[in-house]
Amino acid sequence: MSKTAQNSSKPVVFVRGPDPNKTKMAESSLLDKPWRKLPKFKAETANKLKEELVDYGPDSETGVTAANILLIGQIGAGKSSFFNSVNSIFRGKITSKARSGSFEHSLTTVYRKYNVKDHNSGKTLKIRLCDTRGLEEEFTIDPQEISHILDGNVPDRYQFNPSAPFTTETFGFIRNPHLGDRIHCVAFVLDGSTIDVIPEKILKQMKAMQSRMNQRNIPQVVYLTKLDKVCPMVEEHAGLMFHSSAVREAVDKIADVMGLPRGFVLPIKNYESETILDQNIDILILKALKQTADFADDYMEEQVEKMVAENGQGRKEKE
Ligand SMILES: Nc1nc2c(ncn2[C@@H]2O[C@H](COP(=O)(O)OP(=O)(O)OP(=O)(O)O)[C@@H](O)[C@H]2O)c(=O)[nH]1
Ligand SMILES: [Mg+2]
Repeated sequence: MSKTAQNSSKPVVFVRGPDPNKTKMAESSLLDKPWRKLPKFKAETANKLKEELVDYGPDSETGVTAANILLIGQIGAGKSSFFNSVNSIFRGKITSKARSGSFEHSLTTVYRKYNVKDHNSGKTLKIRLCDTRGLEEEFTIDPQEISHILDGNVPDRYQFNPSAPFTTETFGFIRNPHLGDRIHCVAFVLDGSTIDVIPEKILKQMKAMQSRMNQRNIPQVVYLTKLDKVCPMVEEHAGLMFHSSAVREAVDKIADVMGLPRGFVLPIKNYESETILDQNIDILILKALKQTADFADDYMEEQVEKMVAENGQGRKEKE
C-alpha cells in the first residue's frame, strides 16, 4: 500500500486494488480543508472529551441514572467492537470484553447492556451501550421485538432467538419499564466499506425499525465504521478522517440512504488490529459518543415535558 500523504498539502490520489469485500469506492484524495469542523487531534482534546464523558449524567429532572444507547446494524458492522473500543479507551489499554469477529451468523447472540468504567477515576460512566444481534438477510428481526427493546421490556442478557422472537410472554419481560429502562438514542452501526452493497432485505429491516423509532421520537445517529478500509490515509492516520474525500462521499451516501442529516453520520474507526491506544482513534470515538449522549438528553428532556403535560405535574420516574 502507498505511504501516507499526511504531510502533503496537495491532494494526492490513492488507487486501491480490487477487494472482494469492497465496493467501487476506489479513490480517495486528501482535501486541504476539512469537510467537517472538529476539535484538534491532540492529547488535550482526547483528555477533555474523556472528562466530559466521565462527568456526563442525564438531567436529575428525568430521574434517569444512565443514557441507554442502542447499537444496531448488519452482522459484522462493528457493534461489539464499538463497545470494546469505548471500554478500551476508559480502561487505558486494548480490551475485548464483547466477543467480536467474523462468522456466518451474528457473533453476538445475547442482548447486553454494557456499563463502562473509567479506570482513572474509578467512576462508571452514566452511559450504557446496548449491544444487539446483527441483522441478517435470512433472519428477519420481528419488528415487535425491536419495539420491546426500544420500550425497555427486554432484560439485560436476553438470549436472542431468531426462530422465537421476544414477546410479552417471554421469560424476563419487563412489564412496567421506566424512562430509565428505555432506549434514549439509537446508533445504527454501518460498515462504511460496503455501503454500496447493503442488501435490500437489510435496508428494509432498518427502515422498518426507523419508523418505530420515529413513532417514539427516538433520535438516531449512524456510526460509520471501517473507514480505514475505504481510505488508506485514514488507515495510517485516523486524524485525517475529515480530510478524506472518500470518507466524505461515504458519509453523504449513507445520510441519504438512512434519511438522516449528514451531521448525524459519525465516521469512526474501531480498534481491531491495534495493540496500543491511538489518540486519534480515541477522539473520533469519544466525539461520537458525546454527540449521542447529547441527543439522548434531548430525548429524555422531551419525554419529561410530555409527562408533565400529560399529568399536569412533574412525575419523575425512578429506575
Ligand atoms: N478494519 C476495521 N475492522 C473493523 C472495524 N470495526 C470492526 N472491525 C472488524 O469487523 C469484524 C466484526 O466486528 P464485530 O464488532 O464483531 O461486529 P458486530 O457488528 O458486533 O457483529 P455481530 O455481533 O456478528 O452482528 C471484526 O473482525 C472486527 O475486528 C473498523 O473500524 N475497521
Ligand atoms: Mg457483535
